[in-house]
Amino acid sequence: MSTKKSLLHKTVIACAHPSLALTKYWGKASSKNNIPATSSLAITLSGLTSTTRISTVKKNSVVIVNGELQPPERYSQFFQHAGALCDENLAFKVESENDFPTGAGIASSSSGFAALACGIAKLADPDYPLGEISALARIGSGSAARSVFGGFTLLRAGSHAAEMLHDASFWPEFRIIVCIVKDAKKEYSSRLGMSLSKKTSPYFKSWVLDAEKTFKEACSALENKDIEKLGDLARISAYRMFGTMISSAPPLVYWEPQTIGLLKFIERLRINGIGAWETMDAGPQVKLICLKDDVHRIETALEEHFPDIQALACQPGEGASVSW
Ligand code: 2P0
Repeated sequence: MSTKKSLLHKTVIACAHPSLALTKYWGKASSKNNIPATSSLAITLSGLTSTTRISTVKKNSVVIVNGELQPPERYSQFFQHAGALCDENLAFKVESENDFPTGAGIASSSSGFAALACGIAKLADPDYPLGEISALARIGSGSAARSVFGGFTLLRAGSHAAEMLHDASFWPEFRIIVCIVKDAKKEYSSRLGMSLSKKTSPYFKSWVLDAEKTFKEACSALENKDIEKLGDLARISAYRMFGTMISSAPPLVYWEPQTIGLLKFIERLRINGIGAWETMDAGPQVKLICLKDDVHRIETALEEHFPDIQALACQPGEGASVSW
């Protein structure tokens, strides 16, 4: 029996978790294949999951996310690479569910494409190397290259694949509290936003230069499990990324009024001696960096001051996985 025949009408279920950047990827060295212009250090978050069922079919790939048919052009380049990996002219039927808001700045494309890449690669070859799965995931979405791995990851500027620095057990007390301000889809996708920033922000070149320094310092703070230093650097990276976004034309303002309220609230927590640092992505949600021992106090304060905000405490999670 040929390999070609054996891969048709196979099904696999893949899971992955979103990758939250502590220092940010914002801008591409090459837009063609999502090669990042900045190095990012990230954590794969437990508790938030994309679950993706992939079946191989003869033709006409389709992707359905949370019951919604996705535009084929968003996936065509990815499927070209994935199809080549399967060594035959296969198409894919993909049904994916996220148990958290989609396209709203919680890195659903990172977990979605990591699950998809892992599922297809493992269908083609159960021993397919993780580094190559990461490179495939990157074709779909830059941050997805990181989500393939668990724990603490990095994706270097100019590189094709992410790496795992430490697995989830390296710092089990590390926490990210995701505060959901608004779960609607954002107006500008990260892809569009990055391209706009590169083309129009007068600060883009400085952002790229500075990001490398912040990234290196953050890696060193992580090695030392220095939460104060790492929290400060994550905060700086997010604000500098936003400087680049806001200075684009048209300006990219992903924030909502409550975003600012939360940022000020976290600043006050810190002034009051609680170890809490803010970070954000391309959306209005605020992510709070802290350690396990402070989670209860922070959640209680959040409930008191922001009763309408849903807060999800996440810890370092596992990389992408498949089941048959
Ligand atoms: C990050 N973000 O490092 C940054 C911070 C958002 C802000 O990676 O165009 O969906 O698919 O490569 O990965 C979100 O952008 O963008 C992202 P593409 P992606 O997590």
